[in-house]
Amino acid sequence: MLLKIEARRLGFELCGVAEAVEAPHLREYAAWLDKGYHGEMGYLREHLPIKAHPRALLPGVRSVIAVGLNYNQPNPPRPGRPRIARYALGRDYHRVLRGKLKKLAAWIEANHPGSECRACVDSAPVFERDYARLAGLGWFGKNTMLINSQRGSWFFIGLLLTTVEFHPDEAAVGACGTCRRCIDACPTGAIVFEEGRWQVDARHCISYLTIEHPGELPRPTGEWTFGCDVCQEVCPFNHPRPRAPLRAQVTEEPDFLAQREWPSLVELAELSYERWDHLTRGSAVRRTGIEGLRRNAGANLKNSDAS
Ligand code: B12
Repeated sequence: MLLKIEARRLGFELCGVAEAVEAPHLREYAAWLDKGYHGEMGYLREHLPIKAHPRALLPGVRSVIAVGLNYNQPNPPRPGRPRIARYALGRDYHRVLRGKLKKLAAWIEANHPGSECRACVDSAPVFERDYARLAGLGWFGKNTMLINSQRGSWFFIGLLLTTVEFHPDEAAVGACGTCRRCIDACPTGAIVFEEGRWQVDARHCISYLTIEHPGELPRPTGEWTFGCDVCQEVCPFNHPRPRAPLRAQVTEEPDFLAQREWPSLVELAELSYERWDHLTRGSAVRRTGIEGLRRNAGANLKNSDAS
């Protein structure tokens, strides 16, 4: 399909199409919110009604194109330095994905005059993983990550809603089997089995605590300064096998490889506004704000003293 060739040309390793159907797991999402698992991410509740159908974002939408972009790269811990999750090491992924999705949208609109598209990356009120699953990109692992059997889970998801009707792909099928490495490795026990499915209680997830949680940290966050990768690092689907050599491949996206040199934890814990502003410009790390970054670095220092 020409669409997939164009997506690949733009750098997306994965591309599939889902029909623009009702959100398949709205009820499960509402149940997760009702338990308060979203913590202080109040916007997730506000998004609930809009998430019911992608037509709330694009009237007349007929297809949802899902793309995946690999962000994996080695990320060994360095003593005294901040530990930043792989997804935030390079240039802010929102910008990178949105830029590419806009090019894909321009290609579609040129080939289908009068059509409309809307790009969604992370912050739009749409279930990215659910539509990506329907489009064949991957299936839900116990850590709730979307896992692609050939490539693992180190990929971002982007959606392009479009009024053009493209031929849909088959939904992805797969399962973790009896493996429970992510559950056992999660430092805070954030992955829980309730109502017959695995869920992340964000209030315990180090990723949530270091990125989204305002104010004091209610529990230790270990060595993690921004985000957390433990449940993906231990996942067997993220380790190459002879029959699955694409797993854990390093990203080909130069913007993700362009890492910045972060100051020591001691310096980060007392960062000035000017330095923070310069350091985090164009980086996803900016999301936690200067207070959050100082707080997280201070907590890392305390945690390393304690160990
Ligand atoms: C809120 C959010 C978070 C929260 C909550 C995480 C969570 N697990 O829900 C926090 C801050 C903790 C977080 C952390 C991370 N996030 Co985040 N996050 C999101 C966001 C904005 C919404 C996700 C959401 O709605 N969660 C609510 C819960 C209820 O959803 P869920 O667990 O996915 O549950 C669904 C399934 O269980 C399914 N379901 C229910 N029942 C059933 C039954 C069957 C049979 C099936 C098949 C499915 C199914 O329906 C539910 C609702 O969609 C999305 C972007 C987006 N707009 O979708 C990114 C997103 C999920 N995050 C992403 C990433 C990369 C991360 C981190 C790896 C970052 C990091 N290194 O720190 C971690 C991973 C932690 C983890 N194990 O989830 C990527 C995931 C890519 C992928 N391959 O899966 C996304 C898609 C962003 C993107 N554009 O790429 N995230």
